[in-house]
Amino acid sequence: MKIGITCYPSVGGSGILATELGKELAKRGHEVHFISYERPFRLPTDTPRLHFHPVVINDYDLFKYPDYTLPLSVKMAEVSREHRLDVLHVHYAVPHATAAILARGMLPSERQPRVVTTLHGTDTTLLGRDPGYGPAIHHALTHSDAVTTVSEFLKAETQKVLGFEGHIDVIHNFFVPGEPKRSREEVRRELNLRDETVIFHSSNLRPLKRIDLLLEIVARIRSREPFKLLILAGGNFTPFVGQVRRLGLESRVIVREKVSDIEDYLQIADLGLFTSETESFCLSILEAMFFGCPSVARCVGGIPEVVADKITGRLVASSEADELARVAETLINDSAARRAMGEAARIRAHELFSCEVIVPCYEELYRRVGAM
Ligand code: GMT
Repeated sequence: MKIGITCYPSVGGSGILATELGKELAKRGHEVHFISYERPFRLPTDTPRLHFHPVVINDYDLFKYPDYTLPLSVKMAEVSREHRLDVLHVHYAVPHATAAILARGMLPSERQPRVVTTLHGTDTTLLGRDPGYGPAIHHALTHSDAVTTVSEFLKAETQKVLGFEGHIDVIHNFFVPGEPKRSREEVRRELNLRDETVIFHSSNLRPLKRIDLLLEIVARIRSREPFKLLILAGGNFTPFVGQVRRLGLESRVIVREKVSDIEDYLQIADLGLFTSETESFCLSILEAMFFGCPSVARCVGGIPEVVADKITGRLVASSEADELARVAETLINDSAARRAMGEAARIRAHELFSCEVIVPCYEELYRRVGAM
């Protein structure tokens, strides 16, 4: 098939997922065309059947705010027409789904691709509640040929928040673990680690990730074993430096910003710690699972669909730092329990969230909408 994919190209779960999906589809013989304002950062340049079409945005003085939706829709229509796309698959509804619906309307009916919209999280839970966006999102979903969410939780939220009554397919996220570029020893040396257990956190550091709570928890952990917190930051860590100092965590916290070879660090992660207010899925937990790393996380959103409590990690209902610290502490002190959970996490990741399991669900969906 010929598939157009639009996503946010920068560091962020929805863009990462869309990029991996495009790569896997190309490997399976499909022709894939990415359409976005920048090349997605994990998209290779030299892969057969994988193409990138940049959207050029002119900054006109007459506009107070530059517009992206219209140039995106024009590019989507152009790529659809020239490459005879069967499907336009958009990741994150705003503004991608609206642009896809517009693009489809610009084409004669025999050239119109099917539109598949995948909701990832805040496109429903945050923007869906905003009266300035909600009706436009609802309109785009209603006019999509298929709508998917990355968890059952997000499906229920989409029905509740947007009042969307159409069919929704739940297709969970997947991850394809790459080979680390360096050995464990080299990475531990880079981080100046001796025998410390590595608590791992990776996120874009936005307020809902609750980095303040993460640091508070780490300050309260009283473990027998030495440990460090490694943060892979997809955003600027500077606003948290003051809190690190106040809590006396300067020697405890290691930060690496905008890391592309995440596998190097995932392979040394012993225990994930995730403090988000909400997550439709939490791809970072899944990435850690593939490397045998169990996680302690708040029991929110779609996280219980990813983490099996007491089997592949621990889910904590409370948002109290003391409570979360106590649970993390237990696992830092008990390396045998941690390793057993890590192994169970690795198996669960492969069984439920591998590309072999998930990518065929999208291919099946494309075939279904193609036959409509
Ligand atoms: O919705 C967002 O906040 C952005 C989005 C992203 O692009 O990072 O994150 C969402 O999509 C990820 C991939 O499906 C999920 O793993 C995240 O849980 C989800 N974020 C939230 O629900 C807050």
